Amino acid sequence: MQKGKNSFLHFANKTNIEEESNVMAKVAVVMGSDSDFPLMKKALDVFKQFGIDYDVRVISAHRTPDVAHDFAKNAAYRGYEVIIAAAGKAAHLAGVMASMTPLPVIGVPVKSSTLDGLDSLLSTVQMPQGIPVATVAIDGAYNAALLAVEILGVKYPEIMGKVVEYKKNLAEEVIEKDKKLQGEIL
Ligand code: RP5
Repeated sequence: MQKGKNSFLHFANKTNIEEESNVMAKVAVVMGSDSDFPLMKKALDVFKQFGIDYDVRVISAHRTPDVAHDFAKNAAYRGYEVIIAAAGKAAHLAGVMASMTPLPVIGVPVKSSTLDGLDSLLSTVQMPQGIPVATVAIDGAYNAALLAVEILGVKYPEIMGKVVEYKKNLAEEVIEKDKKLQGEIL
């Protein structure tokens, strides 16, 4: 066991930790259904762009509650540093994850229902005091990943450097678009 990890011992299930002790990924991306995967690919593309290892799992707070509990309890021991949880409809996955881990949890409300994702948004964002979920926009998989990258950047200077570069490029793109527009309206 690594020094400094004792403080969240009470979250852990020892058997599962030993089975999965080789995991190196910094980020876990969990989603309630494989039907969420086409959306969540956008998050994986961001991690690829920034060179960050990730694991991806389909875990349902409602259909596989035991798996969800085990995963959340052991996530910190497995070496994850941030969790992204995406779910639609009565979307409890991010909240369940957040209730059982000391790690930051980013919630992605998926637009998968007849209510245009408003149900997912409210289920994800309206957490009670003490159990925060950093909730992005409906279908905001891209921003969820970017936020995860920024969180990792606090610890890893090379990642923060990439975020700074990313934002610089973003600003340059907007300045270019403005220049182009000015040329078109003359
Ligand atoms: C949620 O229900 C999932 O996250 C998904 O967004 C939604 C629909 O799931 P499926 O019926 O497509 O498996 O739990």
